[in-house]
Amino acid sequence: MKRAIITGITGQDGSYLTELLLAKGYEVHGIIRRSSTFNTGRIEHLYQDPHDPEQRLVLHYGDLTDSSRLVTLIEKVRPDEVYHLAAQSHVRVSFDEPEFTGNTTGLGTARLLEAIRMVGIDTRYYQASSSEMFGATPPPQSEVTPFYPRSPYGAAKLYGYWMARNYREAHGLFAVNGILFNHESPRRGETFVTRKIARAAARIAQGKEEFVYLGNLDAVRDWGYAPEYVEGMWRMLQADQGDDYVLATGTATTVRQWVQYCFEHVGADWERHVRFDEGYLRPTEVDSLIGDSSKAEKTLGWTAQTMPEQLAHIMVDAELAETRIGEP
Ligand code: NAP
Ligand code: F7E
Repeated sequence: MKRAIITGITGQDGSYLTELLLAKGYEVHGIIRRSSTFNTGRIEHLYQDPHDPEQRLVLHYGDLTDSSRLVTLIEKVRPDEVYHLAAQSHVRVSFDEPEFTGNTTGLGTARLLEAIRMVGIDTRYYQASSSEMFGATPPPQSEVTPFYPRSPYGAAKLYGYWMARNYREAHGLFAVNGILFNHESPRRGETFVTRKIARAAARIAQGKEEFVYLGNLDAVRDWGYAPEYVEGMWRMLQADQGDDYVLATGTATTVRQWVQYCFEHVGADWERHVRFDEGYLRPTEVDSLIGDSSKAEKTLGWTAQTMPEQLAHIMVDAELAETRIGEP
């Protein structure tokens, strides 16, 4: 039975990846950070009793800022595959907390890679790299596009990207960079723009809210469906050698178009309900991200199936169902 470690198992991608690996027969070890409130909502449906002899999902406390704990966990689990997904992943927040973002998203990667090297196991490593690393470089962006990050988050991810490459070249580690463009789902954090808008459209349609406050409506993003992207992560680690791959839909959608998709789906006029709040603007914006994932298609047989408009409908429908459950 293959054993995997997932950092960031409680996040959007971590939860879908856990489902995928359990379905493939893996034993999955997830690292969660201690919190005074429950942070395991996205994986609650996957919980397995530790007393069950058949248990294949095991959770361990750990934090990216705690190197000795990472060494202990790698030594204890001795995984065949490591999926490093944990990060302070919010771009806007990274401008407020650049040092924390550097420490977790950037240095956290170095700590984990070093833990693998120190323990000396033969494992395959997935680095959650991001299209934010391209930043100001115009689209289409692929594996050979120059990087120009525009946020502390983007800069921290770029450090992680180069560290993964360096461990591949310097220490022979099977290390992969998945350069993933935005991917969304009903499990997306509520402060990312797609979920925020899908949720607002549903709540406005149900008369629970009247307005949603947004920043830049002109930004262009390449929004795909998260469950398809975690399948791509797994495929990257099954390849013959460690390499870097872009995953994207190749389509361009503005925030404004996303608003239209969501509001039209519930039959509401978005212009009556969307208001501007400059607090949601970023000191430096990434204007346009549109990915070219032809390498992943050719090498891994991976292509995105769900396009942005359909994705918006999936997310709004999930919000409508969720808010209905909450009704008296
Ligand atoms: P997410 O929902 O924000 O999840 C982040 C995960 O990291 C959570 O499990 C979080 O734990 C954990 N975490 C944060 N700080 C930690 C720390 N100090 N120690 C241990 N764990 C910590 O992110 P996601 O959307 O699933 O994305 C997964 C990864 O892919 C991230 O690295 C992200 O930067 C990257 N990425 C995402 C996208 C995208 O569009 N979604 C695109 C490209 C790259 P809590 O639950 O306790 O907060
Ligand atoms: O913003 C604009 C905002 O926060 C998208 C992360 O997963 O993907 C994500 O980063 C766009 C930006 O995602 C609001 O200015 C307008 O142009 O949903 P977002 P992001 O910054 O693209 C990349 C690939 C990652 O790696 C990251 O981890 O939407 N926008 N109004 C807004 N954004 C937010 N959050 N809230 C607004 O009110």
